[in-house]
Amino acid sequence: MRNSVFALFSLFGLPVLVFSGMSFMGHPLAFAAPALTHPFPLNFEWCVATAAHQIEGGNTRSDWWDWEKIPGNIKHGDTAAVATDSWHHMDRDIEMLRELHVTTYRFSVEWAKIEPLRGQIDPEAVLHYRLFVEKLRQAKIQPMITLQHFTLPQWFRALGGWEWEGAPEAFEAYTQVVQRQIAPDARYWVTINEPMVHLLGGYFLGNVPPQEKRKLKHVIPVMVGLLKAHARAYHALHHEAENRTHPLQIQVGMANHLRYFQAAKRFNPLDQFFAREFDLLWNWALPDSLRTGKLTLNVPALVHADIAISGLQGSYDFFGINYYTRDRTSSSLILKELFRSANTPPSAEAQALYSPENWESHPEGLEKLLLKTAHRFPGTPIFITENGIADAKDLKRPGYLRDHLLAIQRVVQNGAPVQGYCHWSLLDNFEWIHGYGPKFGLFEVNFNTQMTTPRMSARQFSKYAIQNGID
Ligand code: GCO
Repeated sequence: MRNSVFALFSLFGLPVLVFSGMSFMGHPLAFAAPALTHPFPLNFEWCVATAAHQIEGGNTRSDWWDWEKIPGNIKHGDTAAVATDSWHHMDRDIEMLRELHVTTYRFSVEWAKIEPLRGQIDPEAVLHYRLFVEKLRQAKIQPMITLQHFTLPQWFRALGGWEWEGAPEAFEAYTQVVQRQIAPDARYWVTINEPMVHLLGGYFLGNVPPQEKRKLKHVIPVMVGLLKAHARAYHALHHEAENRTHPLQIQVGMANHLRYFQAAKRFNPLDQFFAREFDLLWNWALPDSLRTGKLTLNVPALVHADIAISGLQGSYDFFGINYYTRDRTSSSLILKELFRSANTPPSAEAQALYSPENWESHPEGLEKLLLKTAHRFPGTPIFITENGIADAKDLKRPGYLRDHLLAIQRVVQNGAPVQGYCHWSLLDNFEWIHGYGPKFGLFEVNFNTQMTTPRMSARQFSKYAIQNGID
C-alpha cells in the first residue's frame, strides 16, 4: 500500500531503573538480567498490530473480495481468500501474543463480516470477535480495536462509500455494535487506519478499491465524509463508555501514516519545496483537522479548501503514528512522474523506491516526527500504532526494531508522552497490492500449513517487553 506515496509524486513516567528478576522467576531471562541502559516509562504498552483482511481470510462481503481477483490488481495474482486463516486459528494467534509478552494487541474487526448486508448484523461474526476479546482478556492482553482498516462492506461501497450522505450514521451504528456487543471494556480504539493512504489510494491513484483517478479537489468530499464518520464514532464511543454504571475511561484516535520527507539534495530549493509541501499535505492536513475542527488544504495551484466539520474539533485522545521509512523528495523524479500521462504506470525507479522490501531504515525520521507531533499536539498522548520492516530473512529487523525503540526512548526522555509501541506485524500476512511477497512478521508463516515460527526478532521483542526497556 506504500505505493500510495505516488500520490505525492503525481501531485506534483518514571523509569524502571532496575530490572527485577523476581517477577520473571522461571523465565530464562531472570538469570541474565542486565541493568537497563534504556528503560521505558512504567505502564508503557508493548504491542503488535494486524488488520482483519490481511490475516483472517474469507472476507467475502468486502469491497476487496472481488477486486483482488481481477488479474493485475495484486502482485502474482495473490488474494486474501485464506491469508493466515486467523479466523480459524484464534488460539495460535493468542499463543504467539503470549510468547511476545505484549500488553496490548492492535487488530481490526471487519465491518463487512459484522454487517454483511445493510442493517443486518451477523450474530456469528459478533460471537467470534467476542470470544476473541475474551481470550485476550484471559491472557491479560488489552485490545486496541481498529474499526476500519482499508476494507469496506460491499453494500456501503455501492451506496457511495464515505461520500454517501448516510455514511457517518452507518459507521456510528456499526461502531456501537462493536462496542456494545463485542468489546464493552476495551479502552483503546482506532476509528480509521491511515485515512490518507486509504483515500488517495482509492480516489487519486486508483490502485485500490474503488479504483478511481480523480483530481485532488474531487477527493475532498470523500475526506469530509470520512471525517464526519470518524467524529460520530468518536462521540458514540465516549458516550457509551461514560454512561455505564461503572464509567470507563477510554482513548480514541486515528492511526496516521506519517512519512519523514527530506530533500534528496540538501541544498536544492525545489527538492526542499516538495519536502515541505508533502509534509504539510500528507502528514498534517488531516490530523490537524481534528485539532481545529476544519479541513484546511492549501496546495499551490492544485487545491484550496477550508471546511468546518461539526463534532470534529478535539475528536482524539491520542495521536496514532504508523511510521516505516523516510522519503527523499527528488524534484527531478517528481516532475518526471508529474508529466507522465495518467495511464502510464510509474517509472521503474519510482516503483523500486516504493516497494516495501526497499524501504530504508531511518529511525531519526521517527524521532523528528515524534517531536513535531508533540509540538503540534501539545500534551496529547502518542501511540506508535505501526512500525516494522519487510525482511524475510530477519537480517535487518533486529537492528530496525532496536534503533526505532531507542529513537522513541530518546524523545520520551525529552518529555514526549509516548504511551506505547505496536510492531507491524505479529505474523507475515497479505500485504495488500504487494500480495504475500513482503514479510513483515515477527513470526514467519508457512502458508501451506499455517504453522508459525518465531523469527529471532520475536525473541528480541519479547525480551524488551519483559524488561520494559532495552539493555
Ligand atoms: C498500511 C497498513 C498495514 C500494512 C503495513 C505494511 O500501512 O498499509 O496499516 O496494513 O500492511 O503498513 O505496509
